[in-house]
Amino acid sequence: MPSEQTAEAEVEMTDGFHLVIDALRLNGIENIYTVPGIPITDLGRLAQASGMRVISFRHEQNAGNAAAIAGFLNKAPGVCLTVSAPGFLNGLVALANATTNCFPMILISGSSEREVVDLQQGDYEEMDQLAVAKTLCKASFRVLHAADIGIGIARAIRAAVSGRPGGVYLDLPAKLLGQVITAEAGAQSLVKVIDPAPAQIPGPSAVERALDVLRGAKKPLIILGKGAAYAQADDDIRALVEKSGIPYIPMSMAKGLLPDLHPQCAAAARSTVLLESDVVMLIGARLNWLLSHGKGKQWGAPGSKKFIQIDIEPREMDSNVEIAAPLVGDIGSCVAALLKGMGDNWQAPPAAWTDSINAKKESNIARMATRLGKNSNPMDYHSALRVLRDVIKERPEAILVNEGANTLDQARGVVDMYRPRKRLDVGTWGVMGIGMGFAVAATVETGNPVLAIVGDSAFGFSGMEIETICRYNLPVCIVVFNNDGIYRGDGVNLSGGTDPAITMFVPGARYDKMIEGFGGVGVNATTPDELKQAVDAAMASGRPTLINAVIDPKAGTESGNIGNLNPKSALAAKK
Ligand code: OXT
Ligand code: ADP
Ligand code: MG
Repeated sequence: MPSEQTAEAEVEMTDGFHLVIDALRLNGIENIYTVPGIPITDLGRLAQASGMRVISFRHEQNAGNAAAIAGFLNKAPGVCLTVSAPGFLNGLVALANATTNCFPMILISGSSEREVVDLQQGDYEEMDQLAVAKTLCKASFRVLHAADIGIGIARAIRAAVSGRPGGVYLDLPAKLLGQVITAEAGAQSLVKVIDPAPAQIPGPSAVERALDVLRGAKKPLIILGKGAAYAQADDDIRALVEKSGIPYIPMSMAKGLLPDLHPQCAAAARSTVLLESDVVMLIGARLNWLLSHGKGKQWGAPGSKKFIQIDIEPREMDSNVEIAAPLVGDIGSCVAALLKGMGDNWQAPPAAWTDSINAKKESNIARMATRLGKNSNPMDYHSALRVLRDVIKERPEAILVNEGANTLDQARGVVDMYRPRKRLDVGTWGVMGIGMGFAVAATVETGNPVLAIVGDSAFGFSGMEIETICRYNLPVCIVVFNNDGIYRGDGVNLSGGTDPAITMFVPGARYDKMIEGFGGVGVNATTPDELKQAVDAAMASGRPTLINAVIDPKAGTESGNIGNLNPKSALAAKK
């Protein structure tokens, strides 16, 4: 008979580290974006040892942004893993941004022990992280017992992806990770989340109401938002647009859901369709600042429009204006129900409406063609973007990451997208710093090459991650639109002193030199031809590349297309 000691030794044990990994993998999560350190270094190591892909960043904000965009691309939570207090706080901007943008993401942070934190006894990196996270994300949980790790991760996953997706915080105190339980109890404690984002079927009367409003329209318009891109109901959305014959505009990250050159795309007549439409159907787009809240001079006289809104979040309805036909449900189910209800004899909108849109489109496209045709020296935004537009046309599978002010607004208009979820940008908050985190995750999650078009200021927020891109040898080509500053490179110090203006950077800086220090390819491009050659070579080789595209410092405008949002100083004007 074996001694008691031998019998105990033979019982297989597991611990908190392994249970976290097992719980994630059981639920199909195979990638972690992290910055290692106390107390989660071994968690990252063991995750890598288990076969997970663990991408180690230089700053948690970028790891967090990577996790967030992984969530958008996969319709499943992306995971960011950080150390306690400062690492956690660094990741929090990305978590809040994910929540604002409705991207499913889980921020897992190691933390100090409850006993010490709650008595504020000054532990290493002490902070009540759960309390801090609570107001900035959709849900937050803490696990104290190893046997609860399975449940904790299941709750985090379900909270992130069900209903309106968003960010979830999961707090794992250091002691938890080292807790040991039997492997059998551990295995039994794991939870596979069944149907994490259940279909939400719209009510039949709501579908009929929406169709009635649509049938009554003389000048209908569809607005596709990033919720529609997220929903992965691409075929049905295209079928709905085409069967209805209704012109549509894509919000920025919905570009490519249908190809931008689709004949019904009215992006080049944006102001006209917003102003003149009589019925607007929003599909996964909120009437927030990006759509002037659905009212004001951009939208015409009050009461001149009826809105139909498809959204999974009931409280989104009437958030800014009355919604005549709220259609609450998941976009896939709502669009399928509309398609069914439309029958076979749907009347296309009156030709007078579509003809007037086409006329406006043609004149705007002709105006843009003139600007694109110029070979300005130094390059302006359009001459550089013409080249990048062609790069994406030739490689529609490439993912475009875009941030900046002018660099963002001009690229959005010039670079046509051809496939869904290929354009990733600053989103609802217009936040700088998403660039390199998004670029890393975009290629890690899809295997596709990335073209990142970033302003020189925007790049600075996450630029150190070019080391990460080189270390993992990722097929990312970064084009820094270098106009020597924020918005423009000719700012003036109003004091007349010698300090540079607050919007200025070192003139003639060479961002391309930075990547060379990490073994990547750096190119300085001063003409469209040089730019095209460098991007083509980068896309063909897949080698990490940074191109410093020299842009005329005088080419941009303050805040790009949203200069109207800057408050003006009445006193400054008087001086
Ligand atoms: O219909 P009309 O006639 O009106 O014409 C429209 C379209 O029909 C037409 N169009 C086309 N014509 C022809 N062909 C085609 N294909 C076509 N497509 C469209 O063009 C016009 C315009 O169309 P558009 O663009 O669709 O319409 P519009 O009116 O612009 O749309 C309105 C919006 C609001 C939907 C749109 O503008 C939008 O999506 N905007 C997003 C803006 C945004 O988010 N900006 C980023 C924030 S700016 C600022 O905050 C910055 N900061 C501060 C900061 C931030 N953000 N974050 C953090 C963490 N810290 C600080 C900073 C620091 S930007 C910034 C850095 C900037 O410097 P950089 O060096 O990085 O960049 P540069 O500016 O390049 O120097
Ligand atoms: P955009 O910035 O492109 O206009 P928003 O982020 O404002 O888009 O809006 C996205 C909307 O999509 C959110 O209100 C969100 O609740 C909704 N949404 C996200 N996923 C789904 C889904 N699967 N089904 C229905 N609505 C969704
Ligand atoms: Mg700039």
